[in-house]
Amino acid sequence: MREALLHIDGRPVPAEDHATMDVVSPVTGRTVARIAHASPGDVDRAVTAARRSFEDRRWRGIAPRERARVLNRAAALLSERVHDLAALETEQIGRPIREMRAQLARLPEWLEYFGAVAQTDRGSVPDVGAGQVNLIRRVPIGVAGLITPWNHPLLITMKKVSVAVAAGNSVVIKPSELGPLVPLELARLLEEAGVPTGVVNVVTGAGATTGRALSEHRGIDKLDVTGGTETGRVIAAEAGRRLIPVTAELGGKAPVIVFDDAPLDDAVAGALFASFIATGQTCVQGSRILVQDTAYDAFLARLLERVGGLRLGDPADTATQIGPLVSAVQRDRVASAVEQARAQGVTVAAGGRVPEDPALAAGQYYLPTILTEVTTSHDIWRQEVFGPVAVVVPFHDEEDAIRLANDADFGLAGSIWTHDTARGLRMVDRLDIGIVWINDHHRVDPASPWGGMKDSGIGSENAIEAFHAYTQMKSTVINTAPSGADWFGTTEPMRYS
Ligand code: TXE
Repeated sequence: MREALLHIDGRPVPAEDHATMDVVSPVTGRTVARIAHASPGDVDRAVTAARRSFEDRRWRGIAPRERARVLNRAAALLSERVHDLAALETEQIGRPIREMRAQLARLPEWLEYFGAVAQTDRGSVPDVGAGQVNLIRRVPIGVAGLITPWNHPLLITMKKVSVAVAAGNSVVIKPSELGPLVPLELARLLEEAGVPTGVVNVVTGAGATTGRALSEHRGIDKLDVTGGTETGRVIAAEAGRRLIPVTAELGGKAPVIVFDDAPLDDAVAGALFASFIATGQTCVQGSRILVQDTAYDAFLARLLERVGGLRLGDPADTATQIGPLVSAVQRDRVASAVEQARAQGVTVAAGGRVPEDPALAAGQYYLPTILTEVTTSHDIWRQEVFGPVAVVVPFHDEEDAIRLANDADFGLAGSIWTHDTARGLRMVDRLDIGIVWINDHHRVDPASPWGGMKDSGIGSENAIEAFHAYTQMKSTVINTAPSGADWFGTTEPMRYS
């Protein structure tokens, strides 16, 4: 069994009261790691270390080109270790190794991209008229508290750390208690590449204790969270009280809109990818598959056939397509959402139960589930299930598809499947959604903004916008007039500007 300590000021340290938490495998039910459970005192030590590193300018004070070199070294180290880190993610959270390898292989790109942004981002000099020059520069914000979830432990931590650190900030990371080991590895790897100690600190522990202590700490200058919408509200309220900026990437209920001109097999493959990757545990999961009525029967028949063929199994096996849910709690949430839908008269067209295979009995497995005969008054239409459950609902025309797609509290992501690009773009225009894919789903890139509308959060990850959100502006106005004005030395009218 692995043991993990906190990472503060470049050193592994136990929690001050030696409290620990267990990380339990969702495959076997056995404890796979014991982690330190940080107290408010430990969080304070981590924030103090981060603050010290920010104040003495050991990282923000060096040229962006040098920061980029360090981040590129970290990217190279990460590429070398992808295999081991992917296996570690799979062991803790149960996501198939095939997915974790593909996902982690791309993560060096975030370090490279934000290193490049740090070198190329420029201030500006707005024209404020003769006699004055106005220089606007961007400077780092300070110490950021990064609170991350379990569904993509390294991807989401990387999205936040890469940009925060490239911009010259120091950070304290609170990874999810269900998958904390790889984010801890990332902190060590960044230091190995040359990020000075104290810049990246990690406090592991529960949300209600460690996470709360971090979000309430007065030494934090920015909060950045990915998690459930209720968690996001609590953290954003805390940021509001303290008047510090917050970025929040929260829940979703993504529509997958399939028009009858989309090739059937492509649309079905796309819907499967949207709904069941990560066993449906993603914020952009395609949980509402909307299909044009003229294609509905053929689409549903083909979808059910493909769902029946998905391979559940040991996530460490490269042939496994669907792993377990992350925990017993998460499986119970999924099962009770499906039971409630069933009780409300919804048809369970596939899945809707735990698999019978005795080889899977010890794990938190749940069959990929398709629900039909769903209306907008059913709870399942609205609630985020965060598991392998999708509803399939017919629509008539563009107007009807827009009405259904926008009928949600969330507005994170969605996809449109059509060969008519003009129609796709017309639809994008009217969707209250932050990320829309046409003939694709789930695609993420460090250069492409990632953030939602409505209850899906505030602000955006990735891209130059995220870099700017990790900086604050400093405006310097220089008087270039040959002689100074003397406001009180005259009664002549003067211009005050
Ligand atoms: O997430 P939490 P949970 C959704 C999904 C899921 C539900 C609950 O619907 O079913 O959230 O999952 C930390 N102060 N998403 O309970 O609790 C917590 O320790 C500070 C969507 O696992 O929101 C973890 O590090 N921190 C999501 C992080 O917040 C707190 C991904 C997220 O955990 C805290 C995960 C507090 N009061 C779940 N309470 C997405 N958008 O992708 C918790 N935390």
